[in-house]
Amino acid sequence: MIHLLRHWAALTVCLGYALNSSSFAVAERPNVLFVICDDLNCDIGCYGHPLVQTPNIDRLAQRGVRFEQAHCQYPLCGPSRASFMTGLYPDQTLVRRNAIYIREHVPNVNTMSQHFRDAGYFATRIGKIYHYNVPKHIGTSGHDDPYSWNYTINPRGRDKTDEGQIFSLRPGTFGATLSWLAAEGTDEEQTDGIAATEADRLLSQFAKEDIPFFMAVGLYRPHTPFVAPKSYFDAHPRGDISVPTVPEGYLDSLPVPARKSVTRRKEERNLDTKLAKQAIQAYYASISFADAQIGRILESLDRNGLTENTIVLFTSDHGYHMGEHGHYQKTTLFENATRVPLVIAGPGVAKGSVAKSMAEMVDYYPTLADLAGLTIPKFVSGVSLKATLVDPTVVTRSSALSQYNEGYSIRTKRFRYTEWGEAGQGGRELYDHQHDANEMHNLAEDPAMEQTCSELARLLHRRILSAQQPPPGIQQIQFENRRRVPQPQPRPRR
Ligand SMILES: [Ca+2]
Repeated sequence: MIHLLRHWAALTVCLGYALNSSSFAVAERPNVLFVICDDLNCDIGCYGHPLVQTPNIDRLAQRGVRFEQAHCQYPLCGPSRASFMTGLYPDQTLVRRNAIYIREHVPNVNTMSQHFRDAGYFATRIGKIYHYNVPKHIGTSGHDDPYSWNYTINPRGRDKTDEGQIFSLRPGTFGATLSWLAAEGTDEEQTDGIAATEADRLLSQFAKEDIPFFMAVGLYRPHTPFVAPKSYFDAHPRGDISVPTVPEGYLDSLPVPARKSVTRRKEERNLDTKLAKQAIQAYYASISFADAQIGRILESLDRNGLTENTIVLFTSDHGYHMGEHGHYQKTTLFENATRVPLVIAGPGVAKGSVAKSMAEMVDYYPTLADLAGLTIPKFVSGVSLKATLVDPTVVTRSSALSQYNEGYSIRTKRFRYTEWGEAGQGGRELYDHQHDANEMHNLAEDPAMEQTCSELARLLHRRILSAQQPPPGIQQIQFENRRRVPQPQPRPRR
């Protein structure tokens, strides 16, 4: 790596004025540290969770801006990651499933890190940024986009070699079902521990050689298998954990596609309370373990004198259910699956504030570009949140759009409104967060809510139309979805 950095620096010098002038320009610009957890919801201390211990994310929130209402565009790894790395909606990237390379659909897109790379930054990926099959692909590049990076690291820890010890609801499989292990050994031996060690090593190098960087660290936890050293399990005793329940007949109150989204994992339905508590404890332990690795990376920024000139963005790729609506994991259009943690800190960002504005993950690309003084490419659909980061009372966004299969959902400050199928023919949902934060009472067919529904439907249709516009200058390649997941049809202009 030392070699590689020297080579990069030498190359920059050799290429003469063009690159030199760009390197000179970036010397004044802030670095970027982009940290993303996999399958992490807002069960985090600074988001008000009473049990989960996340001192490092909490500290980051104290020196930056935290978004209470940030939402993914698609509650599944691959589509979400393709979306935020391009600043495009899933109907623009055409990536609506896992296990695909983004350039199969949008071959000439300029991704977020590629944009920084083009501006003279050294772009690094450690771990999972684009889709990866977890834990199967740990230690490989997964469905990475090589154009996005100067240098990549694929950590692989003892969680891979210890797989035989992992308990699983479906023995022999770990990533697609609930599975967990209170591991022997140290943090540093785990895949995410190695990622933090590697991040530290690179940050020291960047500091020493004064190299402007865009570093993306994609941690694997708390994605299943929930593997973390034992001490993190001990810190979250099962006796303190309560398991969400749903009232009798609840599922019948949901439109069919919504009901399917929370009932399709047979082995996770009506989970025995003892097992459910173990699973939740393991999820919390994995979050706390990931937080500790984030702490090690943030300490490295401090130790290397980089904190002052580095923008830090911390987030997850989508939310996660841990028993809410009777469901575990992701892929629903409920708040649990669409809402993500988002904390941004660094030069020019207000300290210790909570944003009044909502945010979407498509906003990360333009926001980081804007904060670093880079242009925002014309094709990018997200908006810069810079004004909100400078003054957290500024509302940049007042709604957030998410989609899953043939459903679309809009979150406003007060309501969530969801339509399944063309114009809601597959069913509609309306939840009033003022009285129903858990989204348990569908008011869509309540005559008293008719006007609210039609206003939200108009907003939703407007947002969908805009999120389906072909991005200027970006080639889109359509092909059949091999998994035969129902696809949304482009809507006629209204
Ligand atoms: Ca994920």
